Order: sequence, then structure tokens, then C-alpha cells
Amino acid sequence: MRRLMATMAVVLATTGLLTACGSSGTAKTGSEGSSTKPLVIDVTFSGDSVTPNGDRVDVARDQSVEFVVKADEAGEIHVHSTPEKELEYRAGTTELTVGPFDTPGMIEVESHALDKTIVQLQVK
Ligand SMILES: [Cu+2]
Repeated sequence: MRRLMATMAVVLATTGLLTACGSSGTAKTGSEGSSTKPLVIDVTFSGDSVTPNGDRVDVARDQSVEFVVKADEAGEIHVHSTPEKELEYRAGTTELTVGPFDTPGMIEVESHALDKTIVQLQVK
């Protein structure tokens, strides 16, 4: 029991140190999937239109993006990340997850079938 307490004290101290010097950190590992929740974007396809339509959305660099696609017909979303990704969805509701993206910049998410930009992900 005492040993467990000691271990926890060490963990807490280590966490404190990481927080103290975290702002200038470059690529940190070890925090995958735990701290940052995915950004959820609802996408609705209906006939020739899609919502959202070209909105700009900020995404943290260690954050993944989950698209909740509601569509009247199957199709695909094109994500202009590096490498590019094509995500297929079906009629009805499909959840698609991309990222996290490790390079800052703008990533266009498009429907080529509709020739429309759905969102622009601004990775920071
Ligand atoms: Cu494209």
C-alpha cells in the first residue's frame, strides 16, 4: 500500500514537470488517445448539397477528427492530408475518423462528386 502511494507521488511529480515545460515541446509521445478528444463534425449530404459547406474548423495537432456523415446516398469524402485519404460512407449514418495530423496547415475535405468543399481543417 505504501509502495502504491509512493508510485502515485512519482507520477504526480512527473506530470507536474511535463506541464511546466510543455509549451515548447515538439513531438511528444505517450499521450495518444488519452487527453485529447476527437473533434466531431456532423456532415449531411442531401441531393446536390452538403452541410457544412466550406467552413473553417480549428483542429489541434494531436487531435483526430470524427465525421458523422448522414447521407441519402453512398459516396466518399476526400481528405487532402498527406497522404490523401478517401473515406467511403454509405446511405444512412457512417462514422469516419481521420488524424491526428502531425503537420500544421490547412487540409481541405471535399466531395468530388458534388465538387464542393465540406470543411477546411486548420491544423495548429
Ligand atoms: Cu479532393
